[in-house]
Amino acid sequence: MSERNPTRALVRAPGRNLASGLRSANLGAPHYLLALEQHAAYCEALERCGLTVTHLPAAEQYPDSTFVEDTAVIIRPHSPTGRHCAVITRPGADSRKGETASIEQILAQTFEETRAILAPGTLDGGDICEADDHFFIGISRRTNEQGAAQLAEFLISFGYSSSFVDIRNMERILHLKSGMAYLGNKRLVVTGDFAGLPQFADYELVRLNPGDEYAANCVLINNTVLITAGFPVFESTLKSLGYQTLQIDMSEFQKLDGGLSCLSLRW
Ligand code: CIR
Repeated sequence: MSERNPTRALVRAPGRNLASGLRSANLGAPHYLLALEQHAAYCEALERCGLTVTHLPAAEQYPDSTFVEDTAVIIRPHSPTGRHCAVITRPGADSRKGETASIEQILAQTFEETRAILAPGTLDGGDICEADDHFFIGISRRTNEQGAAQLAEFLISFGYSSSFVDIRNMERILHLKSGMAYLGNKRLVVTGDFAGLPQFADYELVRLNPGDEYAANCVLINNTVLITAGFPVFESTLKSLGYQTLQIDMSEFQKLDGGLSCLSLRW
């Protein structure tokens, strides 16, 4: 069984050109200074959950680079004697492909092993949902079948299983984790798009109400769930299930289709 409680996180501050990031949401342009404040509150929440946070400076040439989760997938040791591995991704959006170079440098110094997704494969970390010994891999408009297959091979070699979830015709969802999250103990949070999928048949599903879909992207850290502010029904559901919650205002990142998980790599 892998160690599930993370101790560290890597984040990258938003850049001044954040408003030039990719966006399909019809919510207007993000406000840089407010995004900075929200990012700082997010980092503080990670620290309150017990994580040591490494801060990278903004990468001004890459407006989406604050969504650092998309640039790597961390494979945690499967056994006490196992080793961490960082898989450097190959993001599906051309404007984001260059984001990985600096991440690769940092992670190569941090992890015992690294791997990389190679062309013609593409893969965004937001499409990868770790659920204990199993990983769900979304095949999306960003992650293609070759990228998914490459990651599945790496996972097998580290002792993990995986299954693919095709979200290409779910128009409201950018990444797999835009619509689901793992809460431990074989429990998933899902939007209606995912309820009924055979891949999730062995899991307890916490379903979000229509209109609350954005809240699906939440992050469990050491029994606290980081959730987006503004979803009281979901928050009380989580509390009734025994979790502590921490709310973060995500308005400026939501304008760029980003959620809570995308703002950090955690291990
Ligand atoms: C993009 O479209 O790539 C960014 N604007 C948002 C990425 C969000 N990342 C994520 O959900 N993992």
